[in-house]
Amino acid sequence: FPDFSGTWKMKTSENFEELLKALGVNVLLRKIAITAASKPSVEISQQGETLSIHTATSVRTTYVSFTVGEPFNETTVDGRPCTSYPRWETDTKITCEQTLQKGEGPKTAWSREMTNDGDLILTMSAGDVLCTRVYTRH
Ligand code: TDA
Repeated sequence: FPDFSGTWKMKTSENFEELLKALGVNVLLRKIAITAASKPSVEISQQGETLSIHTATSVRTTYVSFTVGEPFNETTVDGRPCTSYPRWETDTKITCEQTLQKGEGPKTAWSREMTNDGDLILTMSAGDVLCTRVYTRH
């Protein structure tokens, strides 16, 4: 497996605001979220197919731990509880589709992929809106 372990800093982010819009987040919360999400501190530890991901920002810190192939509970970017189904889309890419535990909303998913030069690409989608964030090791 690729090794996602490490401490990561964000290099680029595209379409994060569009993603929040697609999720129905209002403009005030979007502004707060964009500022917070511009400097995330991401720490991943991995053993085999089990990943633990700690993502810290000034307004929210999340921790998820999952094994590829096994469903787990987390929250969508806008904070709604969901069940997630992580799977290998390629040798180097985990794709995870999410199902809301209650209520309605656009279809959401994320992916995490290791590039050849050791960067980490995170995508998050809501409906047909795709946000892409590239991280490099600290
Ligand atoms: O891993 O780079 C990542 C994603 C970080 C997302 C940070 C989210 C910040 C807070 C969002 C608040 C949304 C308001 C409803």
